[in-house]
Amino acid sequence: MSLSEETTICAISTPPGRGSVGIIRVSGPKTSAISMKILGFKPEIRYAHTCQFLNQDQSVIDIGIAIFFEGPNSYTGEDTLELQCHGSLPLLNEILNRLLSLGAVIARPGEFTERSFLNGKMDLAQAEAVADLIEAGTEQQAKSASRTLRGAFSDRIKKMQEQLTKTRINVEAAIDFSDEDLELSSNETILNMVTECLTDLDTVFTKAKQGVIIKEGLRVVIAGYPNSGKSTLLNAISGEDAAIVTEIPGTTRDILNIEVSVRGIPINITDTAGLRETKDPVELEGVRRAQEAIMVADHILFVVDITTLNNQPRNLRDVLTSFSDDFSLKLNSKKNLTIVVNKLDLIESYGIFAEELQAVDIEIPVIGISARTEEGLDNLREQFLKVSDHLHFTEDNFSARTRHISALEVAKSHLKKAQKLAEESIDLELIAEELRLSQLVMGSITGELTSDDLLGEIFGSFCVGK
Ligand SMILES: Nc1nc2c(ncn2[C@@H]2O[C@H](COP(=O)(O)OP(=O)(O)OP(=O)(O)O)[C@@H](O)[C@H]2O)c(=O)[nH]1
Ligand SMILES: [Mg+2]
Repeated sequence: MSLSEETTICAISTPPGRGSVGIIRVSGPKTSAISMKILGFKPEIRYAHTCQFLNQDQSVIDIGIAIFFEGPNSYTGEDTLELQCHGSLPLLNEILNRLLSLGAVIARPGEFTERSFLNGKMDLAQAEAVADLIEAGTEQQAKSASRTLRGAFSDRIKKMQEQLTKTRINVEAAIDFSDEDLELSSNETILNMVTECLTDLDTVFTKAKQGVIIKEGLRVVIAGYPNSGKSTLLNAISGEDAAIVTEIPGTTRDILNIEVSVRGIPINITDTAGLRETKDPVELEGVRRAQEAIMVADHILFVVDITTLNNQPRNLRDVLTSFSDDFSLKLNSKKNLTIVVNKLDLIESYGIFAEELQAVDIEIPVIGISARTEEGLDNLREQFLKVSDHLHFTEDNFSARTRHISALEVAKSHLKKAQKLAEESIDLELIAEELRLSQLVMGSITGELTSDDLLGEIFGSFCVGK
Protein backbone atom coordinates (compact mmCIF):
# COMPACT_ATOMS: atom_id res chain seq x y z
CA MET A 1 0.00 0.00 0.00
CA SER A 2 1.39 3.41 -0.81
CA LEU A 3 0.55 6.74 0.70
CA SER A 4 -2.05 8.69 -1.16
CA GLU A 5 -0.53 12.00 -0.11
CA GLU A 6 3.02 12.84 -0.91
CA THR A 7 3.29 15.49 1.74
CA THR A 8 6.17 15.95 4.13
CA ILE A 9 4.92 16.26 7.67
CA CYS A 10 6.45 17.75 10.79
CA ALA A 11 5.47 18.01 14.44
CA ILE A 12 6.82 18.51 17.93
CA SER A 13 6.96 14.99 19.37
CA THR A 14 7.73 15.82 22.97
CA PRO A 15 4.93 16.86 25.35
CA PRO A 16 4.06 20.55 25.58
CA GLY A 17 5.74 22.50 28.36
CA ARG A 18 9.31 23.07 29.39
CA GLY A 19 11.84 20.25 29.29
CA SER A 20 15.55 19.79 28.87
CA VAL A 21 15.09 18.38 25.39
CA GLY A 22 12.43 18.95 22.77
CA ILE A 23 12.16 16.75 19.71
CA ILE A 24 10.79 17.66 16.30
CA ARG A 25 10.23 15.05 13.62
CA VAL A 26 10.00 15.48 9.88
CA SER A 27 8.87 12.71 7.54
CA GLY A 28 8.19 12.49 3.83
CA PRO A 29 9.77 12.96 0.40
CA LYS A 30 11.09 16.50 1.02
CA THR A 31 12.94 15.48 4.19
CA SER A 32 16.31 15.24 2.51
CA ALA A 33 16.03 18.69 0.87
CA ILE A 34 14.70 20.22 4.09
CA SER A 35 17.60 18.71 6.05
CA MET A 36 20.13 20.35 3.71
CA LYS A 37 18.49 23.72 4.25
CA ILE A 38 17.97 23.69 8.00
CA LEU A 39 21.31 22.02 8.84
CA GLY A 40 23.38 23.54 6.04
CA PHE A 41 24.85 20.16 5.07
CA LYS A 42 23.77 16.68 3.99
CA PRO A 43 23.47 14.54 7.13
CA GLU A 44 24.87 11.03 7.21
CA ILE A 45 22.33 8.26 7.58
CA ARG A 46 21.63 7.32 11.21
CA TYR A 47 24.48 9.46 12.50
CA ALA A 48 23.94 11.76 15.47
CA HIS A 49 25.27 15.11 14.29
CA THR A 50 25.77 17.83 16.87
CA CYS A 51 25.02 20.87 14.76
CA GLN A 52 23.27 24.18 14.28
CA PHE A 53 19.66 24.56 13.19
CA LEU A 54 19.55 27.47 10.78
CA ASN A 55 16.98 30.08 9.89
CA GLN A 56 16.48 31.33 6.35
CA ASP A 57 18.96 34.20 6.89
CA GLN A 58 21.47 31.61 8.18
CA SER A 59 21.10 32.87 11.76
CA VAL A 60 21.27 30.08 14.35
CA ILE A 61 17.95 29.09 15.98
CA ASP A 62 19.50 26.50 18.27
CA ILE A 63 22.30 23.96 18.56
CA GLY A 64 21.24 20.35 19.02
CA ILE A 65 21.41 16.87 17.58
CA ALA A 66 20.12 15.91 14.14
CA ILE A 67 19.58 12.32 13.00
CA PHE A 68 18.52 11.40 9.48
CA PHE A 69 16.84 8.04 8.86
CA GLU A 70 16.59 6.94 5.26
CA GLY A 71 13.36 5.20 4.25
CA PRO A 72 12.31 2.44 4.49
CA ASN A 73 14.48 2.05 7.57
CA SER A 74 12.67 4.58 9.71
CA TYR A 75 9.63 4.69 11.98
CA THR A 76 7.32 5.81 9.18
CA GLY A 77 9.10 3.92 6.42
CA GLU A 78 9.86 7.27 4.73
CA ASP A 79 12.90 9.54 4.96
CA THR A 80 12.76 11.01 8.45
CA LEU A 81 14.68 13.73 10.25
CA GLU A 82 14.75 14.00 14.00
CA LEU A 83 15.86 17.27 15.53
CA GLN A 84 16.68 17.26 19.21
CA CYS A 85 16.89 20.77 20.54
CA HIS A 86 16.45 22.57 23.84
CA GLY A 87 12.99 22.05 25.24
CA SER A 88 11.78 25.61 25.01
CA LEU A 89 8.39 26.08 23.39
CA PRO A 90 9.16 29.38 21.57
CA LEU A 91 12.32 27.83 20.19
CA LEU A 92 10.55 24.66 19.09
CA ASN A 93 7.89 26.79 17.41
CA GLU A 94 10.55 28.76 15.59
CA ILE A 95 12.06 25.56 14.20
CA LEU A 96 8.61 24.34 13.27
CA ASN A 97 7.92 27.58 11.38
CA ARG A 98 11.20 27.21 9.55
CA LEU A 99 10.22 23.67 8.50
CA LEU A 100 6.83 24.93 7.30
CA SER A 101 8.52 27.61 5.22
CA LEU A 102 10.63 24.84 3.65
CA GLY A 103 7.52 23.01 2.46
CA ALA A 104 6.58 20.73 5.31
CA VAL A 105 3.05 20.65 6.73
CA ILE A 106 1.91 20.08 10.30
CA ALA A 107 1.15 16.41 10.93
CA ARG A 108 -2.34 15.29 11.91
CA PRO A 109 -2.70 13.42 15.22
CA GLY A 110 -1.19 9.95 14.83
CA GLU A 111 -0.04 10.62 11.27
CA PHE A 112 3.52 9.34 11.81
CA THR A 113 2.12 6.04 13.08
CA GLU A 114 -0.54 6.00 10.37
CA ARG A 115 2.19 6.28 7.74
CA SER A 116 4.10 3.55 9.49
CA PHE A 117 1.00 1.33 9.20
CA LEU A 118 0.32 2.29 5.58
CA ASN A 119 3.94 1.59 4.66
CA GLY A 120 3.73 -1.86 6.22
CA LYS A 121 6.10 -1.15 9.12
CA MET A 122 3.50 -2.34 11.63
CA ASP A 123 -0.03 -3.72 11.52
CA LEU A 124 -3.12 -2.04 12.89
CA ALA A 125 -3.15 -3.83 16.26
CA GLN A 126 0.47 -2.74 16.76
CA ALA A 127 -0.33 0.84 15.75
CA GLU A 128 -3.16 0.92 18.28
CA ALA A 129 -0.74 -0.39 20.89
CA VAL A 130 1.47 2.65 20.28
CA ALA A 131 -1.40 4.89 21.45
CA ASP A 132 -2.19 2.53 24.35
CA LEU A 133 1.44 2.56 25.44
CA ILE A 134 1.58 6.36 25.41
CA GLU A 135 -1.66 6.54 27.40
CA ALA A 136 -0.81 3.72 29.84
CA GLY A 137 -1.51 4.77 33.40
CA THR A 138 -0.33 1.64 35.18
CA GLU A 139 2.71 -0.59 34.87
CA GLN A 140 0.51 -3.50 33.84
CA GLN A 141 -1.09 -1.39 31.08
CA ALA A 142 2.31 -0.29 29.80
CA LYS A 143 3.70 -3.84 29.86
CA SER A 144 0.81 -5.35 27.96
CA ALA A 145 0.72 -2.52 25.37
CA SER A 146 4.42 -3.00 24.86
CA ARG A 147 3.90 -6.71 24.23
CA THR A 148 1.21 -5.98 21.65
CA LEU A 149 3.48 -3.44 20.02
CA ARG A 150 6.16 -6.09 19.76
CA GLY A 151 3.66 -8.30 17.96
CA ALA A 152 2.42 -10.70 20.65
CA PHE A 153 -1.24 -10.20 19.74
CA SER A 154 -0.73 -9.96 15.97
CA ASP A 155 1.33 -13.17 15.98
CA ARG A 156 -1.54 -15.03 17.61
CA ILE A 157 -3.95 -13.65 15.03
CA LYS A 158 -1.60 -14.59 12.19
CA LYS A 159 -1.28 -18.13 13.54
CA MET A 160 -5.04 -18.45 13.65
CA GLN A 161 -5.24 -17.10 10.11
CA GLU A 162 -2.75 -19.74 8.94
CA GLN A 163 -4.70 -22.49 10.67
CA LEU A 164 -7.88 -21.20 9.03
CA THR A 165 -6.21 -21.08 5.62
CA LYS A 166 -5.15 -24.71 6.01
CA THR A 167 -8.68 -25.69 6.95
CA ARG A 168 -10.10 -23.74 4.01
CA ILE A 169 -7.70 -25.43 1.60
CA ASN A 170 -8.92 -28.81 2.79
CA VAL A 171 -12.56 -27.84 2.46
CA GLU A 172 -12.09 -26.20 -0.95
CA ALA A 173 -10.18 -29.24 -2.24
CA ALA A 174 -12.95 -31.52 -1.06
CA ILE A 175 -15.42 -29.34 -2.97
CA ASP A 176 -13.39 -29.02 -6.18
CA PHE A 177 -12.19 -32.58 -6.53
CA SER A 178 -15.11 -34.45 -4.99
CA ASP A 179 -15.79 -36.23 -8.31
CA GLU A 180 -12.26 -37.45 -8.74
CA ASP A 181 -10.58 -40.41 -7.23
CA LEU A 182 -8.32 -38.52 -4.88
CA GLU A 183 -7.72 -38.98 -1.24
CA LEU A 184 -9.63 -36.07 0.22
CA SER A 185 -10.22 -34.89 3.75
CA SER A 186 -13.08 -36.68 5.38
CA ASN A 187 -15.83 -34.75 7.10
CA GLU A 188 -14.33 -35.86 10.36
CA THR A 189 -10.94 -34.36 9.48
CA ILE A 190 -12.62 -31.10 8.55
CA LEU A 191 -14.65 -31.09 11.74
CA ASN A 192 -11.48 -31.67 13.77
CA MET A 193 -9.70 -28.85 12.00
CA VAL A 194 -12.56 -26.43 12.57
CA THR A 195 -12.76 -27.47 16.22
CA GLU A 196 -9.05 -26.86 16.59
CA CYS A 197 -9.49 -23.35 15.14
CA LEU A 198 -12.25 -22.71 17.66
CA THR A 199 -10.13 -23.89 20.58
CA ASP A 200 -7.32 -21.57 19.47
CA LEU A 201 -9.73 -18.71 19.09
CA ASP A 202 -11.12 -19.28 22.60
CA THR A 203 -7.63 -19.03 24.08
CA VAL A 204 -6.88 -15.84 22.18
CA PHE A 205 -10.30 -14.46 23.09
CA THR A 206 -9.69 -14.96 26.83
CA LYS A 207 -6.31 -13.29 26.56
CA ALA A 208 -7.66 -10.40 24.52
CA LYS A 209 -10.44 -9.99 27.06
CA GLN A 210 -7.84 -9.74 29.83
CA GLY A 211 -6.08 -7.18 27.67
CA VAL A 212 -9.21 -5.07 27.50
CA ILE A 213 -9.72 -5.38 31.26
CA ILE A 214 -6.16 -4.29 31.92
CA LYS A 215 -6.75 -1.29 29.69
CA GLU A 216 -10.32 -0.39 30.52
CA GLY A 217 -11.00 -2.12 33.82
CA LEU A 218 -13.39 -4.91 34.77
CA ARG A 219 -16.90 -3.70 33.99
CA VAL A 220 -19.09 -4.49 36.99
CA VAL A 221 -22.73 -3.46 36.84
CA ILE A 222 -24.89 -3.14 39.95
CA ALA A 223 -28.40 -4.25 39.05
CA GLY A 224 -31.54 -5.32 40.86
CA TYR A 225 -35.03 -4.30 41.82
CA PRO A 226 -35.80 -0.73 42.97
CA ASN A 227 -34.83 0.26 46.50
CA SER A 228 -32.58 -2.76 47.07
CA GLY A 229 -29.67 -0.45 47.89
CA LYS A 230 -27.74 -0.36 44.61
CA SER A 231 -26.83 3.31 44.79
CA THR A 232 -25.90 3.00 48.46
CA LEU A 233 -23.60 0.14 47.49
CA LEU A 234 -21.95 2.17 44.72
CA ASN A 235 -21.29 4.99 47.19
CA ALA A 236 -19.89 2.55 49.75
CA ILE A 237 -17.51 0.81 47.34
CA SER A 238 -16.27 4.01 45.77
CA GLY A 239 -16.06 5.93 49.03
CA GLU A 240 -17.79 8.83 47.31
CA ASP A 241 -21.21 10.30 47.79
CA ALA A 242 -21.79 9.99 44.06
CA ALA A 243 -25.27 8.53 43.58
CA ILE A 244 -28.51 9.92 44.97
CA VAL A 245 -30.01 7.65 47.61
CA THR A 246 -33.63 7.98 48.79
CA GLU A 247 -36.20 5.65 50.24
CA ILE A 248 -38.35 6.22 47.13
CA PRO A 249 -38.19 3.26 44.73
CA GLY A 250 -37.15 4.35 41.26
CA THR A 251 -34.68 7.03 42.37
CA THR A 252 -31.89 6.20 39.93
CA ARG A 253 -32.54 6.68 36.25
CA ASP A 254 -29.19 7.62 34.74
CA ILE A 255 -26.24 5.31 34.46
CA LEU A 256 -23.48 6.28 36.86
CA ASN A 257 -19.91 5.07 36.38
CA ILE A 258 -17.12 5.13 38.93
CA GLU A 259 -13.67 3.62 38.62
CA VAL A 260 -12.12 2.06 41.69
CA SER A 261 -8.97 0.06 42.08
CA VAL A 262 -8.98 -3.19 44.01
CA ARG A 263 -5.39 -4.32 44.61
CA GLY A 264 -4.21 -2.68 41.42
CA ILE A 265 -6.99 -4.03 39.22
CA PRO A 266 -9.07 -1.24 37.70
CA ILE A 267 -12.76 -1.88 38.27
CA ASN A 268 -15.41 0.16 36.53
CA ILE A 269 -18.56 0.10 38.64
CA THR A 270 -21.89 1.15 37.19
CA ASP A 271 -25.04 1.97 39.14
CA THR A 272 -28.29 1.45 37.25
CA ALA A 273 -32.01 2.07 37.57
CA GLY A 274 -33.98 -0.57 39.48
CA LEU A 275 -35.58 -3.07 37.13
CA ARG A 276 -39.37 -3.01 37.21
CA GLU A 277 -42.38 -2.55 34.99
CA THR A 278 -43.25 1.11 34.79
CA LYS A 279 -45.29 3.56 32.77
CA ASP A 280 -43.15 6.58 33.69
CA PRO A 281 -41.28 7.39 30.46
CA VAL A 282 -38.21 8.68 32.29
CA GLU A 283 -37.92 5.59 34.46
CA LEU A 284 -38.62 3.41 31.44
CA GLU A 285 -35.61 4.94 29.69
CA GLY A 286 -33.59 4.33 32.87
CA VAL A 287 -34.55 0.65 32.83
CA ARG A 288 -33.64 0.41 29.14
CA ARG A 289 -30.23 1.92 29.83
CA ALA A 290 -29.76 -0.44 32.78
CA GLN A 291 -30.40 -3.41 30.52
CA GLU A 292 -27.98 -2.07 27.97
CA ALA A 293 -25.26 -1.73 30.63
CA ILE A 294 -25.97 -5.26 31.86
CA MET A 295 -25.49 -6.61 28.35
CA VAL A 296 -21.96 -5.28 28.05
CA ALA A 297 -20.91 -6.01 31.64
CA ASP A 298 -18.14 -8.42 32.53
CA HIS A 299 -19.83 -9.15 35.84
CA ILE A 300 -23.15 -8.28 37.47
CA LEU A 301 -23.87 -7.68 41.12
CA PHE A 302 -27.52 -8.54 41.50
CA VAL A 303 -28.59 -6.71 44.67
CA VAL A 304 -31.45 -8.15 46.70
CA ASP A 305 -33.01 -6.51 49.76
CA ILE A 306 -33.01 -9.04 52.62
CA THR A 307 -36.34 -7.77 53.91
CA THR A 308 -38.00 -8.81 50.66
CA LEU A 309 -36.51 -12.29 51.07
CA ASN A 310 -37.81 -12.61 54.59
CA ASN A 311 -41.33 -12.18 53.34
CA GLN A 312 -40.95 -15.25 51.19
CA PRO A 313 -42.40 -18.47 52.60
CA ARG A 314 -39.92 -20.68 50.69
CA ASN A 315 -36.41 -21.61 51.76
CA LEU A 316 -33.45 -19.41 50.97
CA ARG A 317 -32.06 -21.58 48.22
CA ASP A 318 -35.32 -21.66 46.29
CA VAL A 319 -35.87 -17.95 46.69
CA LEU A 320 -32.39 -17.06 45.45
CA THR A 321 -32.58 -19.50 42.59
CA SER A 322 -35.90 -18.11 41.48
CA PHE A 323 -34.56 -14.56 41.79
CA SER A 324 -31.56 -15.31 39.62
CA ASP A 325 -33.57 -17.38 37.13
CA ASP A 326 -36.10 -14.61 36.87
CA PHE A 327 -33.28 -12.11 36.37
CA SER A 328 -31.47 -14.17 33.74
CA LEU A 329 -34.73 -14.85 31.96
CA LYS A 330 -35.74 -11.20 31.90
CA LEU A 331 -32.40 -10.23 30.43
CA ASN A 332 -32.27 -13.17 28.15
CA SER A 333 -28.72 -13.69 29.28
CA LYS A 334 -26.79 -16.05 31.50
CA LYS A 335 -24.18 -13.51 32.51
CA ASN A 336 -21.63 -13.82 35.24
CA LEU A 337 -23.61 -13.03 38.31
CA THR A 338 -23.07 -12.56 42.03
CA ILE A 339 -26.12 -12.24 44.22
CA VAL A 340 -25.56 -9.55 46.83
CA VAL A 341 -28.04 -9.78 49.68
CA ASN A 342 -28.18 -6.29 51.18
CA LYS A 343 -29.45 -4.56 54.34
CA LEU A 344 -28.27 -7.34 56.66
CA ASP A 345 -28.09 -4.71 59.43
CA LEU A 346 -31.89 -4.85 59.51
CA ILE A 347 -31.99 -8.40 60.76
CA GLU A 348 -30.98 -9.57 64.20
CA SER A 349 -28.63 -12.47 63.68
CA TYR A 350 -26.48 -10.80 61.02
CA GLY A 351 -23.34 -12.90 61.38
CA ILE A 352 -25.09 -16.24 61.40
CA PHE A 353 -27.22 -15.25 58.46
CA ALA A 354 -24.24 -14.05 56.43
CA GLU A 355 -22.62 -17.47 56.89
CA GLU A 356 -25.84 -19.21 56.09
CA LEU A 357 -26.05 -17.20 52.89
CA GLN A 358 -22.57 -18.07 51.78
CA ALA A 359 -23.30 -21.73 52.35
CA VAL A 360 -26.43 -21.71 50.23
CA ASP A 361 -25.99 -24.43 47.71
CA ILE A 362 -26.63 -22.71 44.40
CA GLU A 363 -24.35 -22.30 41.43
CA ILE A 364 -24.18 -18.55 41.76
CA PRO A 365 -22.04 -16.99 44.51
CA VAL A 366 -24.06 -15.25 47.23
CA ILE A 367 -22.60 -12.55 49.46
CA GLY A 368 -24.38 -10.89 52.38
CA ILE A 369 -23.61 -7.22 53.07
CA SER A 370 -24.91 -4.07 54.58
CA ALA A 371 -24.21 -1.21 52.21
CA ARG A 372 -25.17 1.15 55.02
CA THR A 373 -22.74 -0.14 57.69
CA GLU A 374 -20.29 -1.41 55.02
CA GLU A 375 -20.20 -4.81 56.65
CA GLY A 376 -19.31 -7.57 54.18
CA LEU A 377 -17.81 -5.18 51.63
CA ASP A 378 -14.41 -6.81 51.94
CA ASN A 379 -15.97 -10.10 50.87
CA LEU A 380 -17.34 -8.30 47.86
CA ARG A 381 -13.90 -6.89 47.00
CA GLU A 382 -12.50 -10.42 47.27
CA GLN A 383 -15.20 -11.47 44.86
CA PHE A 384 -13.97 -8.85 42.34
CA LEU A 385 -10.51 -10.33 42.60
CA LYS A 386 -11.90 -13.83 42.12
CA VAL A 387 -13.79 -12.72 39.01
CA SER A 388 -10.65 -11.07 37.62
CA ASP A 389 -8.57 -14.08 38.55
CA HIS A 390 -11.00 -16.24 36.69
CA LEU A 391 -9.75 -14.34 33.67
CA HIS A 392 -6.22 -15.60 34.42
CA PHE A 393 -3.95 -12.59 34.52
CA THR A 394 -0.51 -13.72 33.49
CA GLU A 395 2.85 -12.28 32.62
CA ASP A 396 2.34 -12.80 28.90
CA ASN A 397 -0.66 -10.53 28.62
CA PHE A 398 -1.11 -8.33 25.61
CA SER A 399 -3.23 -5.23 25.29
CA ALA A 400 -6.39 -5.32 23.23
CA ARG A 401 -9.34 -3.09 22.53
CA THR A 402 -13.09 -3.58 22.55
CA ARG A 403 -12.93 -3.40 18.73
CA HIS A 404 -10.76 -6.52 18.73
CA ILE A 405 -13.08 -8.37 21.10
CA SER A 406 -16.07 -7.63 18.85
CA ALA A 407 -14.16 -8.88 15.81
CA LEU A 408 -13.13 -12.06 17.63
CA GLU A 409 -16.75 -12.59 18.72
CA VAL A 410 -17.96 -12.36 15.12
CA ALA A 411 -15.13 -14.63 13.94
CA LYS A 412 -16.14 -17.11 16.62
CA SER A 413 -19.79 -17.09 15.61
CA HIS A 414 -18.82 -17.97 12.03
CA LEU A 415 -16.54 -20.75 13.21
CA LYS A 416 -19.32 -22.12 15.42
CA LYS A 417 -21.63 -22.19 12.43
CA ALA A 418 -18.93 -23.95 10.41
CA GLN A 419 -18.49 -26.48 13.22
CA LYS A 420 -22.21 -27.17 13.39
CA LEU A 421 -22.39 -27.60 9.63
CA ALA A 422 -19.42 -29.96 9.72
CA GLU A 423 -21.05 -31.98 12.51
CA GLU A 424 -24.16 -32.37 10.45
CA SER A 425 -22.09 -33.05 7.31
CA ILE A 426 -24.06 -30.37 5.52
CA ASP A 427 -22.92 -28.76 2.28
CA LEU A 428 -19.17 -28.15 2.22
CA GLU A 429 -19.68 -24.90 0.37
CA LEU A 430 -21.55 -23.45 3.32
CA ILE A 431 -18.69 -24.48 5.60
CA ALA A 432 -16.19 -22.85 3.25
CA GLU A 433 -18.19 -19.63 3.28
CA GLU A 434 -18.33 -19.48 7.10
CA LEU A 435 -14.59 -20.07 7.28
CA ARG A 436 -13.99 -17.32 4.76
CA LEU A 437 -16.12 -14.86 6.73
CA SER A 438 -14.36 -15.79 9.94
CA GLN A 439 -10.98 -15.16 8.35
CA LEU A 440 -12.13 -11.88 6.86
CA VAL A 441 -13.24 -10.42 10.18
CA MET A 442 -10.05 -11.62 11.86
CA GLY A 443 -8.12 -9.68 9.24
CA SER A 444 -9.79 -6.47 10.39
CA ILE A 445 -7.89 -6.74 13.69
CA THR A 446 -4.51 -6.46 12.03
CA GLY A 447 -5.87 -4.10 9.38
CA GLU A 448 -5.66 -6.28 6.30
CA LEU A 449 -9.04 -5.02 5.30
CA THR A 450 -10.03 -1.83 7.04
CA SER A 451 -12.22 1.06 6.02
CA ASP A 452 -10.83 4.59 5.83
CA ASP A 453 -13.43 5.66 8.40
CA LEU A 454 -12.12 3.21 10.94
CA LEU A 455 -8.52 4.24 10.26
CA GLY A 456 -9.51 7.90 10.73
CA GLU A 457 -11.16 7.04 14.02
CA ILE A 458 -8.19 5.05 15.29
CA PHE A 459 -5.43 7.46 14.34
CA GLY A 460 -7.48 10.56 15.17
CA SER A 461 -7.37 9.57 18.84
CA PHE A 462 -3.54 9.77 18.89
CA CYS A 463 -1.56 12.77 20.04
CA VAL A 464 0.16 14.99 17.49
CA GLY A 465 3.77 14.05 16.82
CA LYS A 466 3.27 10.27 17.16
N1 LIG B 1 -30.83 -0.36 56.68
C1 LIG B 1 -30.30 -0.28 55.48
N2 LIG B 1 -30.82 0.51 54.56
C2 LIG B 1 -30.25 0.57 53.34
C3 LIG B 1 -29.10 -0.19 53.02
N3 LIG B 1 -28.80 0.08 51.75
C4 LIG B 1 -29.69 0.97 51.30
N4 LIG B 1 -30.57 1.28 52.26
C5 LIG B 1 -31.71 2.19 52.17
O1 LIG B 1 -32.61 1.72 51.16
C6 LIG B 1 -33.18 2.81 50.45
C7 LIG B 1 -32.91 2.67 48.99
O2 LIG B 1 -31.52 2.78 48.75
P1 LIG B 1 -30.90 3.12 47.34
O3 LIG B 1 -29.45 2.94 47.46
O4 LIG B 1 -31.42 4.40 46.85
O5 LIG B 1 -31.55 1.93 46.52
P2 LIG B 1 -31.50 1.69 44.95
O6 LIG B 1 -31.44 0.22 44.74
O7 LIG B 1 -30.41 2.50 44.35
O8 LIG B 1 -32.91 2.22 44.50
P3 LIG B 1 -33.38 2.73 43.03
O9 LIG B 1 -32.38 3.69 42.53
O10 LIG B 1 -34.68 3.37 43.34
O11 LIG B 1 -33.53 1.52 42.19
C8 LIG B 1 -32.57 4.07 51.06
O12 LIG B 1 -33.44 4.58 52.01
C9 LIG B 1 -31.27 3.56 51.71
O13 LIG B 1 -30.87 4.35 52.81
C10 LIG B 1 -28.55 -1.02 54.04
O14 LIG B 1 -27.56 -1.73 53.87
N5 LIG B 1 -29.20 -1.03 55.23
MG1 LIG C 1 -30.42 3.94 42.95
